[in-house]
Amino acid sequence: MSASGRFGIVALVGRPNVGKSTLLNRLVESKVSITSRRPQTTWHRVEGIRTVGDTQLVFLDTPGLHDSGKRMLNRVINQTARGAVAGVNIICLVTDARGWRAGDARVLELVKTARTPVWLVMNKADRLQAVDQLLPNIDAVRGRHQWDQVVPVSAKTGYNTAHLLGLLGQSVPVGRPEHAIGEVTTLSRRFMAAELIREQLFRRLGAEIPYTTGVTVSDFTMGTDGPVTISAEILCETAGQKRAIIGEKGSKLKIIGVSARRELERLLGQQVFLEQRVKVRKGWTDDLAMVSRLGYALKD
Ligand SMILES: Nc1nc2c(ncn2[C@@H]2O[C@H](COP(=O)(O)OP(=O)(O)OP(=O)(O)O)[C@@H](O)[C@H]2O)c(=O)[nH]1
Ligand SMILES: [Mg+2]
Repeated sequence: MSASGRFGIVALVGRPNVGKSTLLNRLVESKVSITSRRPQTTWHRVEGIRTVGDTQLVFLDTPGLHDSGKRMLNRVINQTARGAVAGVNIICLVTDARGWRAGDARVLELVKTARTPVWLVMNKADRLQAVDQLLPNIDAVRGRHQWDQVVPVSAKTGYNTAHLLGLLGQSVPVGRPEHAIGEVTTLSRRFMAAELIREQLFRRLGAEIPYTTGVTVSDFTMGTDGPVTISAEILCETAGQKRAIIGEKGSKLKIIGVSARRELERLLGQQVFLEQRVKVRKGWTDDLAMVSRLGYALKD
């Protein structure tokens, strides 16, 4: 990275499931954003920070932009993604290296009007059947926009991500770091706790349930000697969903809790006591007050 000291904000945008959150975690070398095989895992604007030498980059992970804006929750999530590109130095449009899709074009339409350089980051390069597929695929997307850069990467294997980081570092304005060296996110630990539980809901529940399930942390107490105590409420829409989340004799909720607790202990470097309660709040995803209470802001 540059020797003169640089600072910049980089937004990662794209359609759902292209690997934006996995890429953010790779670029900041920490698990800051939750990921899953399912589309629309990210609901918030998630901030990750990486400092190399005297260059500091702030990455904004955004929810995958999608068309289904029926529920209040979905509308708010989409707005979060669109709002995130305001005031950034570089927009990285993340796509799947295997090919350009209509969903990518829709995201490009939304971001290209901003007077901000747009880079094309072709992720999942490891999924290409052969390396020599990469060049024709890059050629095929060059004409879609006057990209400032086209960079193929694999967030999963780390292929070319150091190169991307270096290019970004050279391209952001000269400036001083705004965050402490070593800080990887501005998100609160309470928020991270709720997110890590939501990640397990996405990873372990089938069908539509994760899309109408929210998590709030009602208590987060750092113990002086003992473990950190965290109480979380899992909100769902119906009694049937509640039964599915709890599982037979509580087996599902137990797996969710054990996995989330392990991740939390890794994050906090401390033992965690996690208490989870599942509540039915019919219509919460359409209730703006409730959606806001879970931390989703209509305006960013
Ligand atoms: N093979 C491969 N898989 C990847 C790569 N990057 C991400 N994935 C996988 O793709 C899936 C989606 O990753 P996410 O990082 O959650 O995708 P996202 O773009 O943040 O998705 P939303 O938050 O839903 O918009 C996960 O199963 C990841 O493990 C990659 O470079 N290679
Ligand atoms: Mg994501």
